[in-house]
Amino acid sequence: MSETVTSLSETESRPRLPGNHDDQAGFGWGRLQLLAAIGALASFLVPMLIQLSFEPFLLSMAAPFVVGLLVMLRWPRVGVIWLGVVSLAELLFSAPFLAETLTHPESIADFIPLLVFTVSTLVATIAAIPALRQLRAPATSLGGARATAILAGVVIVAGAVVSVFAAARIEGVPAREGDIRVITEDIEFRPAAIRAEGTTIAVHVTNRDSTRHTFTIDELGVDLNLPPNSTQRVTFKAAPGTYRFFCRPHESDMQGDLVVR
Ligand SMILES: [Cu+2]
Repeated sequence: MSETVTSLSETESRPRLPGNHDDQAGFGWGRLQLLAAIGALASFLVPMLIQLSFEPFLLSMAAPFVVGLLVMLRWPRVGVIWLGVVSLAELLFSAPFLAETLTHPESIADFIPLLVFTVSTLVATIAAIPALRQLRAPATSLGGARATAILAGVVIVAGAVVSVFAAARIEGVPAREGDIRVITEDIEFRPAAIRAEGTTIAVHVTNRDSTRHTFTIDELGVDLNLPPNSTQRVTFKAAPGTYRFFCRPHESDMQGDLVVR
């Protein structure tokens, strides 16, 4: 009898950090959520550190994860809920952009961070409820955390391999005489105003960015994919008039006018 009492009090005196509550495999949902939150944070910070360019928008996306990890140290329950809610909110908010980027693995610098972000926020969302249950009752055996971690790791590694092969297969298209030349650099079209004569128009675009762009004209059904550091070409027919062209992933920053005479 006395042994039972001793072991119960030992259980209760354990520090209530989520990472300390393990399932039968020795790896708990709290620890998984912690790892996933660090993964989401890294998906913002690592590319910014590599390029030494700190986008205020990306920093504002990263900040809630830092807050969540700090809260976790003092109030584990609040931290778990915070990270779950923030992960779900950012995942839903980013969904249109994710769909656009995750279908283009050839753009490594976009694809790999976005894949890590998607998998991490998904896992941090899913892990929230079992992590809370394990916090409330540390002895609760909730399997699946380890399997989820392995699955997430496999998806990220497989995605990275696909991305590297897709990038190696990017082929440039040379310009021809009479093409309208456009450059995309630093998330801008240069020039942003182009003119064309005649009904059949050929545009040659040189993408000097390490990010993917598109040359898109909705009214004309033009949607040219511009993988990083590549040259591409598109031909289309247009009646005289003014058409707006833009880049789908960066529509607010990358727009221009095509005037056809
Ligand atoms: Cu773009």
